[in-house]
Amino acid sequence: MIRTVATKPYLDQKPGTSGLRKKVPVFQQEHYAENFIQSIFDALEGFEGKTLVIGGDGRFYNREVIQKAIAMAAANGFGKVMVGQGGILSTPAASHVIRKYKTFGGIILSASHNPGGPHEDFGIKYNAGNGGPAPEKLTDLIFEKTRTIASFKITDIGPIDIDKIGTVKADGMAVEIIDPVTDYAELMESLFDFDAIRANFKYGFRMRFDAMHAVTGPYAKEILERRLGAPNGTCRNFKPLPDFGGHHPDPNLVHAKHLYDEMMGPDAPDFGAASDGDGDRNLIIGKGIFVTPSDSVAMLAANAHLAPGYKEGLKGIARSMPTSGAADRVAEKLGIGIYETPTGWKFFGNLLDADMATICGEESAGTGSNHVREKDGLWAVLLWLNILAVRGESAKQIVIEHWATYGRNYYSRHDYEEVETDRANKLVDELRAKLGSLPGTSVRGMTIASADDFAYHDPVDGSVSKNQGIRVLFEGGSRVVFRLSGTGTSGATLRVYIERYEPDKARHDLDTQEALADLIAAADDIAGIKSHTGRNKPSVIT
Ligand code: VG1
Ligand code: CO
Repeated sequence: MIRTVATKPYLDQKPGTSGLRKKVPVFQQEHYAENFIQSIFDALEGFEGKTLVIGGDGRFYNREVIQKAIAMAAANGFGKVMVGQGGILSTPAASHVIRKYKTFGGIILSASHNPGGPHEDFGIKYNAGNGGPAPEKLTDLIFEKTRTIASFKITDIGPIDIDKIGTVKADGMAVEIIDPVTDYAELMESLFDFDAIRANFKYGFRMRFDAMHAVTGPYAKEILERRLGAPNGTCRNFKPLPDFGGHHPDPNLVHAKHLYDEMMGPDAPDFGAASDGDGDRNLIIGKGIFVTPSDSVAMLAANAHLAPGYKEGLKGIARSMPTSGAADRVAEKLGIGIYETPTGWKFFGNLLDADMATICGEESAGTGSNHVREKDGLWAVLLWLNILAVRGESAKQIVIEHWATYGRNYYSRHDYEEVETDRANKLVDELRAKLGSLPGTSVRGMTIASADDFAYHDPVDGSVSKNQGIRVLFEGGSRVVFRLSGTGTSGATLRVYIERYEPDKARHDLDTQEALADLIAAADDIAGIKSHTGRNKPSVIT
């Protein structure tokens, strides 16, 4: 029976870089999740009788919200929902299921790389029929709906058994519980040379994949160990846990330090990788060398033709503005387009749909291609494995050779987490106010060539997104970028992105922080980071 339940708006349901993210207790407030889900439906048109995909990264509160979403989809008139077994679907797998079965869209429950548990983070986002995150005009409309919502619709179907594969009826709507891995694994098999990778493992190539107790565990087990024959034990922490074992499922050098240490140690395997909470990020570490995500996207683009799915070459490369310019040099050499978008995967969707870009990347460990409309952690790992198998070289050799050919973009990101919101805003406001006066001035002996607040003009639909990050560019091509995170759930996180290009091969083995020391100091001179935040050093350096 369909019920219409009266509710009151919550005024803080503004989607950020990737959906709505809040602490679990915020989501547990009466009707909080229902309000947001109903607002998504209220912002959409024409879904009557159509199919909705529902899945999540398995974090705390996932199962409860999945039941709510099913009951609300039925009440709102969807004809069918497809739900990952156990409520599980990695973000890229959900994107693929939406596309493969031509569904209307999907709801993904995840706070991605943020920690999980009763006092940690939860999140909800909507992906459209192209499989990609809702574009800004839709998230703006959803936000508008949340501010005026007066009621939501739900059916009393009782809990659905989401652990059993198969289809059941719920108040006239079909609920199909699907295996979360199969479709995705088949897609990977269609893109990569599994025979070459399998042979490589057979002849002794060794890797470590750390699923960080998050969603990629079952995917990695199936693909790496079962289908590709990597030895048992290749995958670590592969059982998804609601609190990620108490860890932070962010595959960076801080939260996956154990993997880094192992890869730098004497008994390192050939290749190390990890993924985040919802499976869309990747960490790549070769034996004895960490590959920065900005470099990784450039190297993957330069070698993608070695994988069957990309043998015809690439149409173009897209990267987020704070991502280093390493990919630009590859695009230039290949004679293909390069696009610079704001942070967040939703901005790549139009370029991919229009076939203007084939590979996309973000400095935040996100890489992907036109195979789905999300970044894809395991995809990046498999493309690396494919390239390593075909070239028969180590990751380190490939990296060094790439730098020798294209030059090296020294790159680092400094995050100041949980800064008081007022202080962070003040820093940004003051910086914005002085942008006009910076060009021509000199800091630490470096002359500022230009300074602006990045605005993106989407070449496909003409939409404009302003205030997407403050860029200070120096003569010679070095730069620092400042922006506030849109995924955090407490206080503000200031991200400072630092980049310097080094063409000279003899200077490619410097320590990154040392190579960037002048720029790091200049960033503080320009923005007053220490005085505004009251911090001496960043919380996280990647
Ligand atoms: C961060 C990253 C951004 C990424 C986003 C979602 O956003 O910087 O590149 O797309 O997280 O990633 P922000 O606004 O905090 O800088 V995920 O893996 O959390 O979906
Ligand atoms: Co993620």
